[in-house]
Amino acid sequence: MPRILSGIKPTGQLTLGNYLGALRRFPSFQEGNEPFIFIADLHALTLPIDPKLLRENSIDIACFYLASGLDPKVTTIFLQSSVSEHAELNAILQNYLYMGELKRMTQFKDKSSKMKDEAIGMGLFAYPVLMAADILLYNSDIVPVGEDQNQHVELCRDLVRRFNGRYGEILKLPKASVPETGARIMSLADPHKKMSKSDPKGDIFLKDPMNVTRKKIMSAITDCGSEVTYDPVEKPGISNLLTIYGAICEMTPQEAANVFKGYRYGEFKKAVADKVVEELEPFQNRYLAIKESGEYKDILRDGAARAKKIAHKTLTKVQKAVGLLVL
Ligand code: AQP
Repeated sequence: MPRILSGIKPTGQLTLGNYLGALRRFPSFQEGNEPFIFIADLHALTLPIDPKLLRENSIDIACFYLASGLDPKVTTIFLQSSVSEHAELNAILQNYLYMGELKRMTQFKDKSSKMKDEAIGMGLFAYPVLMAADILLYNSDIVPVGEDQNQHVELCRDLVRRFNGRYGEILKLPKASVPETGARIMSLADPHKKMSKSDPKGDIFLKDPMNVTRKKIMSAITDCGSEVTYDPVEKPGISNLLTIYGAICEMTPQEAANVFKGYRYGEFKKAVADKVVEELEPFQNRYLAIKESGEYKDILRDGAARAKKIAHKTLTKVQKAVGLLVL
């Protein structure tokens, strides 16, 4: 059965972007695949974060995973930091990706451009190495990502080719899978910027009360003109709302635009707000019930034990291949 691996970093409150780009797709992976879905808490340390928030965000993600419909009997759900093999494989793999390659990564350029060199941690620079370790430990076949992470999966593939070229067929070559609709949800305050949990302006948070979500959509930035058409260049705000609507209704943004022919902006926004609330309200209620029950704790412990067994085998294989003594 193909193995699927994905994760979310607990860097902030989860957004509608995380939901449409990741969470909403997760349960479908359970059919005919063996999914490994983790909380990327080590990745969350690559930028400064308050320890209390990191813990809270990690618990939230576990509960959101379960609320999305992931079944822990089918999907291995775990915390990255509970499986020490991630850090151990990272220590080996960092020797097989190069400075020039890492410097070219868009995520690194975006995040570090706002920082002074003295404040940029090595972890931020070497983020794709740890991500490669995450993917490769489980011999993953498919890595579902939003567009923004696609480049890192490509780099991971380069690493596999390089490593296997030197040591034989040790690592499995993974493939990224990017959704057609909803791949990139933009900020409601600035539709040229991705909706991001670490840059909360213009975000819809999955924990927002429904009246707040509704308000945020009604006051989303729109564009000149009055017609609802899909045109990301001329009408980025409207196009973003069409993308959101389309992702929920499983249609393309162009198909969504056809639904709203002849609508005024205000009526259109109300329809989008209704759809988002209809989608998020039951999801939020499931999340609250799961958090209250505390069941996520045992699920994370079991998941880590299951993940560790597989991860340890891969790590040992890699250690032997590169010449480390495994006694
Ligand atoms: N705006 C988005 N549209 C569609 N998908 C998105 N994802 C994130 N934002 C959007 C997808 O959510 C998953 C979790 O991503 P992550 O936490 O590992 O990192 P990220 O992609 O960098 O997400 P954020 O919210 O922007 O986090 P920060 O602000 O911490 O960098 C991924 O599948 C991602 O594609």
